[in-house]
Amino acid sequence: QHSREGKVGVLGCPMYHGQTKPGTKEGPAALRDAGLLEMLKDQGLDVKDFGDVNIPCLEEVPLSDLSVKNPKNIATDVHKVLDSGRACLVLGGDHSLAIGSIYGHSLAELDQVVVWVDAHADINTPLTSTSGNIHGMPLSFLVHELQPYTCKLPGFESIKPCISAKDIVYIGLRSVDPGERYIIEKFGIQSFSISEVDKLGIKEVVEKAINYLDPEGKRPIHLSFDVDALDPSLIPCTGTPVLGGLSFREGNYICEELAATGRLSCVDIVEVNPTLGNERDKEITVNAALQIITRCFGNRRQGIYPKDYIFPCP
Ligand code: 4U7
Ligand code: MN
Ligand code: MN
Ligand code: MN
Repeated sequence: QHSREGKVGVLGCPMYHGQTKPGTKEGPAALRDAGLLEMLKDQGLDVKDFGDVNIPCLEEVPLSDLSVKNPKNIATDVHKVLDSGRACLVLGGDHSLAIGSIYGHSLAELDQVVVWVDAHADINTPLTSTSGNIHGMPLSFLVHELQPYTCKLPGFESIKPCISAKDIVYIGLRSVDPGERYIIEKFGIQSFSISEVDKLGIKEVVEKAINYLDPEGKRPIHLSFDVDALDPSLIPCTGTPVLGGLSFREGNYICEELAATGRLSCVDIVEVNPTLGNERDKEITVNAALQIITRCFGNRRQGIYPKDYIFPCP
């Protein structure tokens, strides 16, 4: 397995069909316009922008085709970025994109584990969902054990379940539907809800999460980071905010520690919706998301210097 350390491929994924607010498609542009690529380069990374995944517009294709193309296109592009030897940063877009990004990750690497940082569990099946929104269901299409309990959606034929219930850890949950809680308990999915963060502290939660997923420290990590995991005061521009979220410091800590494993191969940053709220809200949201992203790729709050740093002498 090649080391992806220091090399990042950025993939925009302006996905918005997983929920009802079209503004999530502006997420990738808002992050790029605020200087994302420069920030990553400034921290000494080798950065390549792979552009945006082709997400067909509702106007251009019949609805029945949309579900077919989106997860497949995303998976293909994520696979391509990973095969180029880089870690993949996927900019959302709504969280339904994780169907494609996690499946794409599985095409490039065996044995990934998934850290799902979110206020929500996103594991409704089409049968347990009360909203019908696919951004609340992505994990249900990916987890092997759930397949006998769910139905195939037309157009998802190209997506195959590729992770086990034991290979997922949640951090930050605080809005979990009854069907989702049932699934978490039935299949024994490891969950550190916001109550466990309160009880144990973020240090112990992250340590336990990493040791649980991969005690030998060998497996590639997929971080699916929904910005609504953070407190809404930090992320005003997101579609389904829930009070009482992770602090900015807790969010930074999670990402610093995952990056420090050297095995973070794919990161989704999802549910930024810059069209919600005012200009100030947008600035707050984008700045918080940008800083979280830099932590995922090795920027530590203690300070860092690039490998080729030249220490000035008189
Ligand atoms: B997100 C919800 F019912 N569970 O299924 C649902 F509360 O990607 C919310 O985490 C899903 O933002 C939120 O619609 C999806 C609801
Ligand atoms: Mn390959
Ligand atoms: Mn969420
Ligand atoms: Mn989510």
